[in-house]
Amino acid sequence: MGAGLSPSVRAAFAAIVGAANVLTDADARSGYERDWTGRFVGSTPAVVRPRSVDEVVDCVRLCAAEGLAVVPQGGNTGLVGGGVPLAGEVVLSTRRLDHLSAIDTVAAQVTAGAGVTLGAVQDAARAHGLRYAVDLAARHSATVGGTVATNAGGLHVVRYGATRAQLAGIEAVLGDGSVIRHLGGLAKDNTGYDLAGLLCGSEGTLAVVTAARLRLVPRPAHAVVALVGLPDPSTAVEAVAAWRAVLPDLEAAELFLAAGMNLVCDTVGLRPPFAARPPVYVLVEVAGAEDPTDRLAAALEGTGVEHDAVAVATDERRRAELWRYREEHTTAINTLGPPHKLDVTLPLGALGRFVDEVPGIVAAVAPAARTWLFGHVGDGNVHVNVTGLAPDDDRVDGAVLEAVAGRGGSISAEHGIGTAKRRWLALNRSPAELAAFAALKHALDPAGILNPAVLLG
Ligand code: 2HG
Ligand code: ZN
Repeated sequence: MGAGLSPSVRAAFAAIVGAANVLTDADARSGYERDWTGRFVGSTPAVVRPRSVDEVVDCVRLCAAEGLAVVPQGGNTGLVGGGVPLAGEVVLSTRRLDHLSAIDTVAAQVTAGAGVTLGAVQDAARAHGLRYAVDLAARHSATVGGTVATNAGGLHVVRYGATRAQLAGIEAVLGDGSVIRHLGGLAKDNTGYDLAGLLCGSEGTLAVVTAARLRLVPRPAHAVVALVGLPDPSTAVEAVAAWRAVLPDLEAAELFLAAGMNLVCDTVGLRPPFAARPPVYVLVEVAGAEDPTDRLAAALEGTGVEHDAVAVATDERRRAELWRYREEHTTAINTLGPPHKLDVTLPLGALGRFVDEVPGIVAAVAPAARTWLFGHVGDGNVHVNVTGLAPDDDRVDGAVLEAVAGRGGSISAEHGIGTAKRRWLALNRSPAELAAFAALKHALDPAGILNPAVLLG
């Protein structure tokens, strides 16, 4: 219990955050020590739970003085082993930094503490006819801090971009305990380095994000979702490109395959949407101030979609039902044991072929493993999930990531590098880029205490 933390350090943490917020009992720590897939399990001497930026500063300074490594953790919904203490780090939980400002309806912005969930931001924005453009299945657990630290993508990148595009300012504590606070939210602010943009996606290696100024977008009055069956992945990529060209308000374009549909239906107890069982499904959402249903129907017609393989939903309940076929993939796959999750982007022109080829790439290394493919087809982003592998057997990971890089893709589209993909970072980043990364790390975290096992390792 609390191994590695001396009584005096424990007392010093307690003096900062209160004894009740220094968790050292095994039961209290366990939820912070494993990721939710169960693939990444570590241990920590203590979880500390600061309530204010000043408390974060004092915790970081104490860790720097004591030479203690720190893993910042938000909602612990990450998928690359970047937010759990795999090397015995102290866990700094940001969940109690949960202050949400009043919505600034003139600027369409809000300032959110790192521990505010995406769902809470949405609820607050909804009351003012606004919406936060980053949305994802883990919305009620994932936090602003974690999603900023990882530059999370989610379901609407095709229209609004990822988290970095929503950031109008940031507050963060650097590795030496100094505070960067730039939360004014000016639409134009061209005064040098974009620190918010830099810290967004830095995965807790440069700073602990404590708050963010977020842009909000108008909540559309109308939305329509269509689930479409298609014959193969390349047809799906081409169809989405055609729809995008005529539907500037395309909000989401998601792809999954028959095997995933069947697994979701069996696991969650849903009825398949069509009598026919098409090999590929694409879910599209279009939303705007005017009802887009007719425009979406015309776009589908224009690409020759079969009428018996399309389901359209305009009311909220039915839209949510169609989304469940896609959003339940992660939960359904998790019932098969800890998956390996390879979140990759391909150039759109190479995506269809990659989806066809990747099961063979996996089978060549691990014939008994199963490959599950789904993702954000509008972004070229496919989530390659592989089940039936030991958690630490990363031969398949290597084979798939090398294939991705060889086709001009990225080994991380939206989940980050974490610890899981660290050894393959050089597939995407040149020696000069990695040297710049190391220089930034040294400058902002001179003692090297912030998430030292992540990204650069
Ligand atoms: C999603 O798109 C998430 O649902 C999770 O990014 C992906 O479970 C995954 O691999
Ligand atoms: Zn995703």
